Amino acid sequence: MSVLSEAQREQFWTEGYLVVENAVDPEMLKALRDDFAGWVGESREHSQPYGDTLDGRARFDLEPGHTAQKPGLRRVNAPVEVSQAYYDAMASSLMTDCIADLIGPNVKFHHSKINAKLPGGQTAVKWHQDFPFTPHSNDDIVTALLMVDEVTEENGPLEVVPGSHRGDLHGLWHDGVFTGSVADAIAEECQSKAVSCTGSAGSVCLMHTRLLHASAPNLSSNPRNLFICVYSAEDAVPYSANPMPTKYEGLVVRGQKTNKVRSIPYEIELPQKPTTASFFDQQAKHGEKAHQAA
Ligand SMILES: O=C(O)CCC(=O)C(=O)O
Repeated sequence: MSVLSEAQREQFWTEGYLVVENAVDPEMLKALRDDFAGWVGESREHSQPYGDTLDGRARFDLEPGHTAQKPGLRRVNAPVEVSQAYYDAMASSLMTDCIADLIGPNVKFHHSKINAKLPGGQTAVKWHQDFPFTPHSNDDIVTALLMVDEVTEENGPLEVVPGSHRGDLHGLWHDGVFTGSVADAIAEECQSKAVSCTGSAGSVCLMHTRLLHASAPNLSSNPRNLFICVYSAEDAVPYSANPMPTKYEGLVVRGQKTNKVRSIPYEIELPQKPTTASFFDQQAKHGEKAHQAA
């Protein structure tokens, strides 16, 4: 049964994104918020990224300048492994149904993370497409960004370039360095066409894997916490290591396993897997390069 209207599906395929309200019910939303508040509390006892994930990298990433008084928890990797609420939101919510409507009937999970921007933090995301981070045999891949807090113009919303998923793939390597961000000239052009994805807590932004996107720092006194899940069609086979390995990679969340592979032609340089807790450190290299060049 479809949960999205024809008009919503058309918006997704034409513009490359779609915001849907009430993608999780109020009880689930509360559980997501409570678990996150608990993690922020724990982060006050740490001064370095901490916790273990499948490949030994930290689960909880802290922004430079993090203190007990002013916590800067900016990333929780694979939260679905340590929280029933996050697992349920990923595997069995309206958000999951929406994904099946777009790239189903057979859908599998790839990875998840929380990108948090606490008030006063500096965290920003540079322009990029997700597909060059997670190339697969086909591009029926959706990044679902669930708004655990209300997202406004002021607290660092996701910004997208509508329709850009139908354009070129943009390389994330520059002068032999994987910076996880597009070249400066492309970023400038993106910024001039950017549209913000705002919404009430519990809304989800469904984004095509090839859509150009970024986000600015949180300039408000309210947090901006996004629970991000990447899903693919079951017949899309990854060409590179998962940037955030998880024991749930490949879990079929809707439909069934077919053991088929479907391929489309394209060319892109393979990504570099992050060696630290998150891609923020990879993107920081882009700034360093620009700084060195200046
Ligand atoms: O947290 C954000 O604002 C954007 C997230 C993002 O770009 C990503 O995870 O690929």
